[in-house]
Amino acid sequence: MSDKLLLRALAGETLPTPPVWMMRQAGRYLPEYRATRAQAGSFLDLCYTPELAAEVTLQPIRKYAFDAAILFADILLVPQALGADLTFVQGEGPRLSTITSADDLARLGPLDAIDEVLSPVYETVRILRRELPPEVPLIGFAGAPWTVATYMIAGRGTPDQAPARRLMYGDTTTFEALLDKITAATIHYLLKQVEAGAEVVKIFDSWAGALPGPVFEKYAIAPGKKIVDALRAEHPDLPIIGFPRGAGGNYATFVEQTGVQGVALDTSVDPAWAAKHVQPHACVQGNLDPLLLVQGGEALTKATKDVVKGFSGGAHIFNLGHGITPDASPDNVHRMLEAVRG
Ligand code: 1CP
Repeated sequence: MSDKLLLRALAGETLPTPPVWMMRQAGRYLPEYRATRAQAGSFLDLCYTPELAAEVTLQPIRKYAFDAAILFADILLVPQALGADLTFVQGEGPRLSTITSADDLARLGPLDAIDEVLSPVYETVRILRRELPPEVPLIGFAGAPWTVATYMIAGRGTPDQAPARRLMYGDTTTFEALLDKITAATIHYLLKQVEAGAEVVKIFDSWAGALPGPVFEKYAIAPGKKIVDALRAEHPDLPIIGFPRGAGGNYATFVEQTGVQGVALDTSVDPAWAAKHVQPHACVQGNLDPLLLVQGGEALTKATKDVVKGFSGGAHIFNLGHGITPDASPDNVHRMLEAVRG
């Protein structure tokens, strides 16, 4: 049996204390992250400098002894590798060249060129496998095709993903061809991460909840399943975590149809519902409100214990319902861990 608690939970085991990690655990709430980030220069320099990307991945493991590390990178590296211009504007988020027509799509580069951009990420994975404590597995990741497409189409983060939904309705052929291209690149990228040493992969569909109900299956589930099937064909035992954020009642369908071993639940999901309808089919991960790491106090302790209790009847990985925010207190993370681990 593995001594890695996260892998045991993903294999379906109900553990007395759930393994814990946090989305965005390497991030701006940590002073040591801010220091390494300043040393790197830009956010993208940090992503593409393997020694520094590995360092920020390791910082929260040293500080909190989390039960998993997540590769430091970003979901938008795949569009960049496909030829989109990408910059991160301080305080404003990402800016990319937009894709709104078949001509824009045709200007993207070929799939077999993406490793020229992404190879530093594989080097980060190799460094991490050498340097992580033996009991801490490494999670590799990528964005799901729909979520990545929302940024490639709009050229930036949007509150409602309207530009992507408009292309979906207005030029379905180009929209679907873009999803196919991202899907193929993502399969290649994740296989390379696994070959370099990632032991689990997570697929972030952060904007799944913006997909209209009638096309959820087509644009969230089908591409997700395609990725899962391709990874499984090469690595039958690889645990995969899906995160169709905002999927609501579709969480259960997502798990059944994609066949993921783990599913990350967002903050809106009621543990009582998920324990009944999702947890019997997959290990659930989540879902503390990240705002509690800003608020702290008794509310944090109580909510943390409620999440642990709510999922104590099956396989569970404790996590947040979304990423920890820059204004969270590092001490509150200790308080949360105490409430989980006792
Ligand atoms: O200045 C900084 O330091 C930038 C902040 C930051 C960080 C720490 C960004 C910009 N990305 C990251 C790292 C990151 N992104 C990780 C690393 C591992 C970890 O979790 O610690 C991961 C897994 C991601 C994934 C990611 N990037 C997602 C999916 C998860 C989610 O949060 O929903 C998304 C949507 C992105 C895009 C992105 N990257 C960064 C920003 C500010 C955004 C959001 C843009 C927007 O929609 O406005």
